[in-house]
Amino acid sequence: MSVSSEAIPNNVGLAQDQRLQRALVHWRPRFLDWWREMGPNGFQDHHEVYLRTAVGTDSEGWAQFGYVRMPEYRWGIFFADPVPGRTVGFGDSFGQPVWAEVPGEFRNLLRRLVITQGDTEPASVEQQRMLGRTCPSLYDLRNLFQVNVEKGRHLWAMVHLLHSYFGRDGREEAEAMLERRSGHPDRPRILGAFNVPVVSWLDFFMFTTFTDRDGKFQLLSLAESAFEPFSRCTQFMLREEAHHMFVGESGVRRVVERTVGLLRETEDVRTRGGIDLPLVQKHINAWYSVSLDLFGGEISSNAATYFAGGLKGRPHEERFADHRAIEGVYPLETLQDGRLAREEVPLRNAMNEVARDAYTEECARSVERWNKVLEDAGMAERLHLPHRRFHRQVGIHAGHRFDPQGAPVREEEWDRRRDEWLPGAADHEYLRSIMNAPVYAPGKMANWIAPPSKGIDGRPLDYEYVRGCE
Ligand code: BYC
Ligand code: FE
Ligand code: FE
Repeated sequence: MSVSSEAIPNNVGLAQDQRLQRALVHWRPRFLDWWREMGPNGFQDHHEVYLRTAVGTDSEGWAQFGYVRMPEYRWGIFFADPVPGRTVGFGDSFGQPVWAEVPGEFRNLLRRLVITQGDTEPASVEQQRMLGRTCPSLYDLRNLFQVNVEKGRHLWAMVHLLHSYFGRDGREEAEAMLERRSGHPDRPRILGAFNVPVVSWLDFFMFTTFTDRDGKFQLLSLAESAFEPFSRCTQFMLREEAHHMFVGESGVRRVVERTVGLLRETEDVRTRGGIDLPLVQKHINAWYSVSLDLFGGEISSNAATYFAGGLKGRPHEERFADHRAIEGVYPLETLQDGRLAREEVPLRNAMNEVARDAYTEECARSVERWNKVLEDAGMAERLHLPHRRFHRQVGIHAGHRFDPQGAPVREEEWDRRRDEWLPGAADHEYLRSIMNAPVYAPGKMANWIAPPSKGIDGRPLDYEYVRGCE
């Protein structure tokens, strides 16, 4: 048995690589079993989805559109083009040649980074697997599936690294990627946000806005890696991320647009089956905070080790002046004896926080664009990012209670006001009640969301983006 380059589009020389072929002959059927079991529920064999597939890395090859049954999707393996003469961009080996193979001393650390990155991809597919059953339109259904198949491809990308550069334990880790399960009590996914249930489409749009954006910033950091295959692989993955965040940001914007429309008719949009702004705000609070946790602790010796070793840099490392970062400090606001105080952290230990800063800035721009809808409608209400300290489970603020403005609050106030700040059982119940059936008629939208401004790949809005729904 063999695996063909026709079935697996690639630019990594798969046809000539016997070792990789042998590994994939074994892994691919297991991946497909996982996809059938844990991928989009109810949308496996009977539906044809208008999807983009990457079959090459040039402008023509990386986005080919056509109808596909998802289990027949051609998950490919791609490296971005090499940068000739590229040298290590940061850390102790700054300026030295990059590595084509894994250096022995960094093997465990690099494997861990690849595994952690890889694990998030199938996790998100698992989290989103029931959403097709309540889609607000065929357009949204197709976008959900586009995101899902690309997460599948991102898993392939990390598995390719494990198979090609990490020997037998790499192969074992590639199997383990298909065995952990999002939210499972005994074998959960590795990082917090990837075990949080994605219950509604509002969760999905927040997830793709905030959690996929963590993906973008982590991939930017990994694309700086001195381990050249990791760098080129993550660089190509970054191309796909823009669409995921588009799905999220435009999804929330359309929700806000619809809500603004309903607010012209009634003060209480829930009486008309709409999503009120406080409910949107609570979802921002929940998904932004859990996504902030994905950057790790504010003070992290792991981050310092990754940076020193040249394994993981800062997003857009080239924008910084000092690439060794031995001397600098990062001024951090910490809680000491119940009071906020300033602490100077050696810069290398604060790299997670540096990345979180860049992330926060970009998130704020998404919220500004949502607020533009409110402003244009002449409304006074605004949406906000909660304070970075709010609702954190990782790092120095974990275990302390803060309100969305970042002020410390007592446990009893937290308990009393929690449902004002975060979605609660009643909110989920309400969302379930308005998202109780799929909308399959081409061009039609669920009542709680406005139509998008245009279709996909130049197609009209009422195009049948998913065939076979009834
Ligand atoms: N949940 O030194 P610390 C994406 C652990 S998303 C649970 O503070 P470090 C995508 C940590 O492992 C991008 N555990 O943090 C998006 C460590 O454990 P040990 C995914 C956590 O290591 C949407 C301990 O706490 N890619 O692609 O500097 C859909 C202390 O850690 C968490 C990556 O994450 C957490 N949130 O940074 C699909 C890139 N945070 O050592 C896909 C690779 C920390 O005590 N990963 N811990 O056992 C990394 O670079 C780092 O592992 C992290 C953590 C940035 C995640
Ligand atoms: Fe991804
Ligand atoms: Fe993504």
